[in-house]
Order: sequence, then structure tokens, then C-alpha cells
Amino acid sequence: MAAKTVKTAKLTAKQEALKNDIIGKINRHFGKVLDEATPHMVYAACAMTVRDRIMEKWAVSHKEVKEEGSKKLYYLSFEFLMGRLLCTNILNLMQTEDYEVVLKDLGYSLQEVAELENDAGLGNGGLGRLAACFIDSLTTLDLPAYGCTLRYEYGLFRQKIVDGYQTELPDTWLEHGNAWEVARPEEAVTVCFGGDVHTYWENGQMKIAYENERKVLAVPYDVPLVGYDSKVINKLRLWGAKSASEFDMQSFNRGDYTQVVEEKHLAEVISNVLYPEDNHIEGKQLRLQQQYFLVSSTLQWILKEFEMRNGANWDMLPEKVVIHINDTHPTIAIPEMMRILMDEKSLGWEEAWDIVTKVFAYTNHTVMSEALEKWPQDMFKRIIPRLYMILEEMNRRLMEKVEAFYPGDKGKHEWMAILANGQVSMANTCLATCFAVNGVSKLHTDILKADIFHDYYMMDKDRFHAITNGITFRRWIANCNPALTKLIDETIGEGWLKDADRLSELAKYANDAAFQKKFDDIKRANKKMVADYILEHNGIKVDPDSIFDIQCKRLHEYKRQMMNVLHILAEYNRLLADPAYAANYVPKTYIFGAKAAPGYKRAKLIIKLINSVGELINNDARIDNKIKVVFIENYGVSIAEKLVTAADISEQISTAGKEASGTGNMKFMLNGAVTIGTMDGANVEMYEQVGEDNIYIFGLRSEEVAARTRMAGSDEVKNIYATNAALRRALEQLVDGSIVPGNTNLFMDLYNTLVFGDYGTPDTYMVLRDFESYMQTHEQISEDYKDRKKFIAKQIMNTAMSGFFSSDRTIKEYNEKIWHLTPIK
Ligand code: 26W
Repeated sequence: MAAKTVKTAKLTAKQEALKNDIIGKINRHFGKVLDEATPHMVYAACAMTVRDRIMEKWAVSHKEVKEEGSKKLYYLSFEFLMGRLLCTNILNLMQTEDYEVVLKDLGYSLQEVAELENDAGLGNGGLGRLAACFIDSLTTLDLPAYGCTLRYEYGLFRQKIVDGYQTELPDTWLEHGNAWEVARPEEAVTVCFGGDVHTYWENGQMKIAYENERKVLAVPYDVPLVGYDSKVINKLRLWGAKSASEFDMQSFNRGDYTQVVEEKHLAEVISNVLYPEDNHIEGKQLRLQQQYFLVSSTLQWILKEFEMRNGANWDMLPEKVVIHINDTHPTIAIPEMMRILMDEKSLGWEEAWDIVTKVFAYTNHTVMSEALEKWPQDMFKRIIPRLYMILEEMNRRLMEKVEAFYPGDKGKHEWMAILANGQVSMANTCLATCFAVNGVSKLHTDILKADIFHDYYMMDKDRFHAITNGITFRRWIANCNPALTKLIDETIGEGWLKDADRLSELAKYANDAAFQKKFDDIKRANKKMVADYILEHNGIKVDPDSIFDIQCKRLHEYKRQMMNVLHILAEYNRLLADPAYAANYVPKTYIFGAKAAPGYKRAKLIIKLINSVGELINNDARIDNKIKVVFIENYGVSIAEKLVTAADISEQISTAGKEASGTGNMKFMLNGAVTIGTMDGANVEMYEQVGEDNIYIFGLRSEEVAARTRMAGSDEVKNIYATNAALRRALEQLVDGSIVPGNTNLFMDLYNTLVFGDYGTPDTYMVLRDFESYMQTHEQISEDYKDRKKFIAKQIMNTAMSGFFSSDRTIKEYNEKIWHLTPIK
């Protein structure tokens, strides 16, 4: 991409002004004329002009929020997986066309320029991307809300595939600076760690004093956020850690120079890196420090803002503030608020507790037991001693309530306690406190009520809610699939981007030949775009006329990428063995994208397996290019934006009961892919929306999975192994040296865990037990795909019936059931 000399085209006056604005930024900010500017400078200049426009709105919006003194939501989350912001911001400002025209006039394309922005990858997966979609919808719906998170120096690692294996590189997303943030050093606060806590009495009140505590400075960086076609500006506040002693000149003067530098390093390490574990907890000390850092700085800020406006009328706090805890990671906000109200604002326990129990709401995002956060008590006590004292008192009072409800039931007491078995339970801290608790799909909420949170549910049913996740249509169709967006605009008229239910008006065109052709042409063009990407990045030539079957999401055993690979192997084997099958076979391109947690060995081995199977199949001339297997490196938001537009089939094949909701499933549906999936998470509701003819459901239901999990089930597995020849053959290939020629050892662990199990329980995730059903369903898909008209109609129906999965609907539900915010006028 090279800058060309400025063309003279016909620009409107507004576009002319924008053009001058961009050129002016290049001149003034970089001291260059347009011809000398690098593409990165052009990107930065564009971003600055967008930021200026947002800031102008911000000044007004901020004033209105202040004057109205309306209730605010603080959405506390350790992850905000924002992706790139240039295009969404321009779209939300309703200026896409202007920027396109002006950049073209300057010799660039908006898309090329936008792709120079580093993804803000401050999240692992579903939970982080959900937070980003939520903040877009909140702002679009004019609801006053702040996202609060850490300003990680390094986001989720960059994945590089070397010899088929995942390797991890640091994600240096800030290397060219962050065009969207505004540092607010004047609003920095201090967070204290460790030390000794002393209590003493003064005027009949217990007071707290600290000694030897370590102080870290929290500096906020604000990213203003603009909603789609709305006046309100919200913000994402990112807290960065800085050494507090950097400013302590006395230490320098005393000659403690090296100690100060060391301390600076220790302090700043807190916001250095996002932990890359998804659905798996590692009790790392630094992670607990991160948690306290975010929570304490955010609460100091919230309470200060409140006090400025409302004085010390703390009982009004629940009318003005609601704090949402996004999974248990920010849970210690609860004892931290108790601490501030009691120790700093002199409230008594009862008064403080009454407020705290009206302010916090909690969402659970997973039932995986290894993801349920627990901290060793001694570590907790060492790092945040005062909060530990508060948790002890919370626990004492909680146990009285639990004893009254479940008298003498020691097992339940232990299960429900905040402190038990040497550990601090974050989920129980939330359950003991929050006025609202919700799951992220209907099925997931039912499982919470019936299973992991059952005992709490029985004590107070009304505060449990089911709120199904959603995605922002602005990013996940308008921005990533402009051609389809335009076709929908032309067909049902504009307005559906803010009123997603209107998409259902498309249903009547599902069998309309002219519409089908346009819809399919767009899908074909998107597949071509992805095929080009694959050729460029993987050096594999794939056929855009083959079925694009895509599974992209985090790599986890419960998501069952393994089942997908085994099935590909089975198809490959059959192609080689059965000429009639081969003659009828519809060519397929199987696409995977997935990051594995760096310490999750088995997940990483599955990545190697996918790549090795790809190597084997892609280079076997005997199958005449009928199957291609592609692993997309470094899967993330920006790559997802391409892939979701190009899928014919979306793989949503988790073991039923394990995927809380899924949101990738919704992105594919919206862009007209047909799902093959289990009755899990939001798939259940997709099935309800789109109807059984337009989705392929297979496999065990969650109750059936639960029953098998209780029974261990090795006889069933043995039986399947003995009777399903196609599956047995694929499994044996893992260990007979046919995948990586001659290597019989490499995938032994994968074979063993499926066939024999880790602790004598084989096939924990029901891969073998669901295989037959999965295989048959794929065969059905291949048959159906041949009837092009019928299949395109299914694809159209998926787009048409996806309105329910707009995060605008989700946010409206949260607001009605939990937050009760008033839209800003
Ligand atoms: C502390 C380690 C850790 C990190 C992240 C534990 C757990 C998590 C998340 C809760 C995992 C996660 O992202 N869960 C996903 O949340 C999505 C949004 O609700 C759901 O759609 C997915 O089904 C769920 O897996």
C-alpha cells in the first residue's frame, strides 16, 4: 500500500473538510506532507480525526450524564476483547461512506488502512468478546455505562504455528501507541498490598491501621465509545499499574536508587500481561494481585464520583450505581466495598452490608469445575489481609443463615461456604452477596439452578435469571459483511441494525430465486476472499465452491475439535476405500482456528493433530482435492470477522451441558451459515428460532451426558470401539504411524484419553459416544447441500431468524431484570 498523489475528485463540502482534517493531522502530528506519510501515519491520522469527532460528542454527553445524575452501570471485567476500533467507530458515527470516499481520494482504501490497527486482544474468548459487544449495545441504547478493565501491556499471546505446533509470542498491541485512549494521570489512585493490619479503638469505633504495605499507583486510560447512531458516549476505563515510589524523591535522596527501580518494576508487572487460561484456573499470586488492583482502583473511583455528586448519603448508592461482576474474577470488589464503606467512610457492618447487597450483580459464564475460582487462604491473607478479615466475618454470618436453612447439613455448609478447606471461594462470595445472579442461556441457567448453585437457588429463587447472550450486529454483520448488509437494506429497508427483530422480514425471500442468487453470490465472494487469505497465509489452494465447514473458537476438550478431526479422518479413509462414495462426495474445506492455553498440553497436541492430518490429506493426490484441512493461525476477532462471512457450515459441537452459551454460533448464523450442533448452550435457542429444518442437531442431550458421567461407562465405550469400524480405524490411525509417517507415539495421549480415560473413565467428553450421530448428520448435510436451492433457503433462514441474538436484546433484558438504568435523553 503506497500513498499516491492526491487526486482531484468530486467531494462534498463535508468530505473536503474531512480530507483537510486528515492531511492536517499528518502535517501537525508527524511533521510530514501526505506524500511522505507512511501508511501507519495515515491510519493514525484517520483515527485522530475519528477520536476528535467522538470527543466533541463526549463533552456534551458527559455534561448531560452529570446533570441528570442518572444511575450508572459499571461493568467490571478482566477481559474486553475489543478488536479493531476504526471501522466500528466510523460506522457508529454514520460516516463510513465519507471516510471511504476521502481515503480513496487520498490514494488508500478504508479497509487497508483499518487493517493496520493492532487488535485490542485484551481477552481470551467468549467472556471477553461478550463484554465488548455489551458495551456497544449499552451505548447504542443510550444507557450510561462504563466498562472497567486492566490496561494489559500484552494482550492474549500471538499464536505462531511452527512445524504444526502452537508457539506463543507476546502480543505487543501497544507498540505503535493506542490511538483511542486518553490517559488521565490526574485521576490516578493508590492501591495497597500486603503489610500488617492493626485494629484499634477511637471514640467507640474500631479503626484500622496498616504497616509495611506496598503501594502501587493505578493510572486510568479512558477509551471513549460511541454507539450506533446515538448521541451518548460511554467509556472503557483501563487501569495501568505504575510504581508509586517513582515519585518518592526522598528515597532517591536517601540513596535507595536501585531499590526504587526494583519496586517500580514489581509494581508495573501487575498490569503487564493477560493470563491466557480460559476455563481453567491457576492460583497465581500475580493474578490475585491483578484482581485486587482492578477492583480497588475501580471502587475508589466509583465511590469518589458518587460522593462528589451525592455527598455522604451512602444509602443512596444502590439508586445511583450498579456494579456488574463478569464471572467471578472481579469478586473481591465485594469485600473491597465493605472495606471502604467501613474503614474509610465509617459505616457500621449492617449499614455497609445493606448497601453492598443491593449494588452487585453477578454473571456466571461456565460450569467447568476447573474454572471455578478458589484462592488459597494463606496467599489471600498475605496479599490482601484486610479483605481476608472481612471475608471471615462475611463467612461467619453466612454460615448462620445457611445453618438456619439447612440445619446440621455439614456437607452443604462446606459446599456453600466462602471459606472452607483452606480456600476462598469466589463463586460463593458472589452467591452470598449479589442481588442478581444469571446464567448466559436458558439451558445453562437451568443447570446452575439444578446443579452447581442449587443450594443457593433453593434459599432465594427470585434473584436467579436466565439471560441469553447476544452479539452486536454492527460489528458482526454491518462491518464485516457489507455486501450482505447492503442486500438486506435493499430488501427490507434500513433500520434493522438497531431493530434486529425486523430481520425476520427476510424469511419470505428464502425461496425467492432472485434473492437466493444475490445471497449466494455474496457468500461465494466471501468464500473467495477467505480462499485467497488461506492461499496467502497457508499456501493451500482451496476451492470456493466446496463446502466451507468452519470450527473456530478456543481449543478445549469439551468443545470437541477432536471429534471433528476424527470425522475428517473417517471421511478421508472412506474416499480412499469406496469409489461410489468418492464419486458422490461433495468437496469440503474444513477450517479450524483456535488458540490453546500455553500450559494445556492436550489442547496443544490437538492443534498438532489438526495440522498433521491436514498435511496428510491435503497432499494425497488420490483423493483429488476433495478434502482440504486448514488451520488458521492466530485466531482472533479480526480473523473471525472474515471467517464468519464465509461459512456454509458452522461447527458448534460441544458436549451437551458444557458450553454455557457460545456466541460464535450466533455470528455464523447471522451471516447465513447452517449450524451442525449439539443441544447445548444457545444452540438450543437457535434451534427454537430457526426451526428443525434449518439446523442440524445431533448427539446426546445434557441429561444423557450427565447420566453417563455418573456411570463412568467403560462398557459402552468398549462396545462402540468394537462395533464402529470407521471410528475404530480413525482412532487407530492416531497410534499406528499413519498420520505422521512412522511416529506411533506422538498422539498416544489423545488415543488413551478417549479409549481408556485419565482416571479409568474413558471418553469424558463423549466424543466416541456422539460419533455415529455426528457422522450421520454430516452425511445428511452433504446430501442436502446438493439441492442448492433448498440449502440456500436454509442459509437465508438462518440470517432471517437471528434477530433474537442481537446483544441489544440481551442488554434490554439485563436492564429490565437487573440494572434498571434510564436511557439518556
Ligand atoms: C480464570 C480463568 C478463566 C478465564 C476465563 C476462567 C473462566 C473464564 C471464562 C468464564 C470462560 C469463558 O469465556 N466462558 C464463555 O463465556 C461465554 C460468554 O458468556 C459463553 O458464550 C461461553 O459458552 C463460555 O465458555
